[in-house]
Formats: sequence, C-alpha cells, structure tokens
Amino acid sequence: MTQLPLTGTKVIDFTGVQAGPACTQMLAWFGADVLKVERTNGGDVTRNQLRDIPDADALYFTMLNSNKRSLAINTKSPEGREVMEKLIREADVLVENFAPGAMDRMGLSWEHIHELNPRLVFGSVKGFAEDSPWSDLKVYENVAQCAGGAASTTGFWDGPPTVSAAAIGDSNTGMHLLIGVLTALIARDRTGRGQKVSVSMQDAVLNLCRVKLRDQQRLEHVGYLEEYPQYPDGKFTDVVPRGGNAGGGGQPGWVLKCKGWETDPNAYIYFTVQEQNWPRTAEAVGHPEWADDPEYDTAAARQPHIFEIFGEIEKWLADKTKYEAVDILREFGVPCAPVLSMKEIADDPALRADGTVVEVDQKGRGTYLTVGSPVKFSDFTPDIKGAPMLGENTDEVLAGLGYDADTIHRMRAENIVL
Ligand code: CAO
Repeated sequence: MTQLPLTGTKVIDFTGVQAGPACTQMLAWFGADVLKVERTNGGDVTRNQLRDIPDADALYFTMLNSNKRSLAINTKSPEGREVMEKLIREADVLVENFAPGAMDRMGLSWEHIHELNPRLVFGSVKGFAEDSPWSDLKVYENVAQCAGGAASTTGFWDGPPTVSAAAIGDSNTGMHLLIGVLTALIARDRTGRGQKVSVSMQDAVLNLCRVKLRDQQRLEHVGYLEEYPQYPDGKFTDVVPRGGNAGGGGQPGWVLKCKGWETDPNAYIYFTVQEQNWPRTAEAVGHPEWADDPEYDTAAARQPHIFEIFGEIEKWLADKTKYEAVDILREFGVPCAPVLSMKEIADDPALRADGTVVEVDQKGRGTYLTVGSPVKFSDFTPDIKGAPMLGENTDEVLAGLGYDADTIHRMRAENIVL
C-alpha cells in the first residue's frame, strides 16, 4: 500500500465533543499518528453521551475518534503535566478545544508550548475569537449557529430562528481548523517554525453564511431581495429574512411534494428553475407552452407567480415517486434531487461503494456505520478503523517516553493514569 501522506506526523489530540475531534480524526485518516489525551474519569464526555448499547462507548464518540490511540491521564497533576510536556517536545501538532482559559489554567499556555517545542503547530477551537466581547463563553453547536448568522436566516418567515441539523458549528469548525493546521505545517517545513492556528465557531459558521451577508448589503441598496418568497407581495424590513426553502443563488427553487407525501415525510424533491434551461424545464413538467408565454419566459416575469408555477409542477409530480421524478427531470437537465432520509443514505449502495458510508468494526460493539472521508484521493483511500478504548494505549505511550513498568503501575495506583 502507498504510504499515507501524513505518515510520521505526530498529533496530540487534546480535544473533546465534536469540533476538535472531527479535525484530528481526519488527520488520522490521512496517516498521522493521533494520540487522544483524555481525562481518567470517563475520558471524552461523548464516550457516555447518548449510549445505545450499555457499557459500549457511544456512537457519538466512535464516529469522531476512529484511527486514534488513547492516553488517559490527569494532566493537572504535576506528573501528568510532565508527561504532556514530554509529548509536546516530540509532537508536530497539538489540537485543543477546551473551554476558554482551560489550557492556561493547566499550565499549558501557547507561549509555554511554543517554548517547549518551537516547531509545533498548535490548533485551537473556541466559541468566539479571542478579542470578541463573548470570548469567555462556552459554546456548543447551536450557540454558534445562532451567533454566526445561520439561525436568523434559516427557517420560515412565520417561525422562529432555526438551527440546521448539519453540524456547521462543530464539524465545520473542525474542517476549518484542519485547513489551518495543514497550512501551518507546510509553512513550518519552509521556516522550521510552528505557529498558533485559531478558529472560532462563530467565524466558521459565518464563513458558510457568506451569501447572507451579500443579501444584507443588497437589501440595503435596493430594499428587496427578488429571489426570496417575500418578493413581491410580502414586506422586507432592514434585515435579511428567513426564506424557507428558497434557492440561495439566482436560480429559484423549492422543495416539492411527490407521490406519497401524505404518509412519507421525505417524499419530496428539490426542484431548481434554471434560467438558461427554462424551455426544457417547461417541456419536462408538461407545460411546453410556458417556453414562449410572456408571463413565463423570463425570470422576472415568473417570479411574481413562482409559487403558482411550483403548484403546477406539484400536480405533474403527484403520480410520480421522488425517484421517478428525478429520472425524468435529469433527461431535461433540471438541477434536482430526491430528499433522502438517513435510512436511505445508510442503505445507499453508491455511497457505500465509494467509501462515503463505511462499516467499521468496533471493539465492544460489533460493526457500525460511519461517514468516511468525503475527500477522495487518486493515490489512496483512507482505511477507517475502530476508535480506542479509554486509556487503551497508556502503557505503550508511557513506555515510549521512558517510564518503566513500576512507575506506570504507581501512576495508575495514584489515579494519575488509567
Ligand atoms: N486531565 C485533567 N483535567 C482535564 C483533562 C485531563 N486530561 N482534560 C480536560 N481537563 C479539564 C480542563 O482543564 C478543564 O478544567 P478547568 O475548568 O478547571 O480549567 C475541565 O477539564 C473541563 O474542560 P472542558 O473544556 O471540557 O469544559 P466544559 O465541559 O465545562 O465545557 C465545552 C465544554 C465544549 C462547552 C467547552 O470546552 C468549550 O466551550 N470549548 C470551546 C468550543 C468548543 O469546541 N465547543 C464544542 C464544540 S463540539 O459541540
């Protein structure tokens, strides 16, 4: 097998929950030796959260910590901290996402880490940036979605701000950090010097809400947003409204009902009206006459009665399943897809075949499904393995640092390690 790109890169994974672990898990998939450093009393909290099998680590943990090793150690004890410092001297990367100030309180500030190992790249996730007035807040997924502009612009106009099921606060921040860490590693290869890479969850969410900041400025210039359902009959205020399922770009779209929607909550497709494809779109849905009708033949003409058009398309969809509808529409170049449930995704042979959905063997659990690498490489395919038991690698890690068996035994008896 080809050597993986990050083989030989040593990563200290001082992370918990989702944002940090998502970043380090991907480093591990790409070949880094990722050592998860965890508390002795239970480890990462996700080991215990939302368990589906008594006594087996929760899926929340296994799905974010595959391909890693685990060292369980009390890093607040003097000996535990000494172990951390030894690890830091040998590592290429340290990633952490503790509550603000926790690293400093542990005696492991960036300045100290940088002094111990000037080559080390230090990756840090916090809810808010260091200079934010909210920098002292602890933050989880939905808090970040609200602070990053996603919640105020998601949902329907007559409902409250709404969070997305997609982990744009957590895993997305981890992916931003991954980009930063890899960039800093490339820089280090040139300069010999590591640096601190910080990503705030608020910033990472906002980065995905770029088009909503675009809309805020358009609104200020013209007073309306023509692709939103509020146009032209509804009212606009001075803030970007929630647009339901409207398309975010210049191409109107909506979630449309298909055969069976009365009983199947996911019997829908997403349908996009692509400006340059209008005549074929009209033909596809049984209304070829729309192609030359002045009420329909331009985007501006259609927009005032776009929901009437969607209503007509739903009539055409009424006797077609979402799969049948997409099979017809693809022939006419209509951008569309079925709304897929998690069950359909789990069973999808194509997602299995390309390694996006993978079955993993996990000690104490048997097999389970996880999401493999969404990034595909021509030279290798990440091999997704199980996650470590808490402290599974404590002995080998300490031995590697020169601790003898008696000392390890004593440290275990004193609850310094597990
Ligand atoms: N040995 C000894 N102590 C340890 C340890 C170890 N191996 N690992 C962690 N700790 C300590 C920390 O030093 C900290 O101690 P102090 O509070 O006394 O300084 C304590 O454990 C708790 O740390 P924590 O960060 O896990 O704190 P929390 O449970 O109160 O907060 C969270 C969790 C996620 C809200 C917070 O970490 C946070 O805001 N992180 C930044 C943003 C983030 O990543 N959010 C999570 C995204 S995923 O949903």
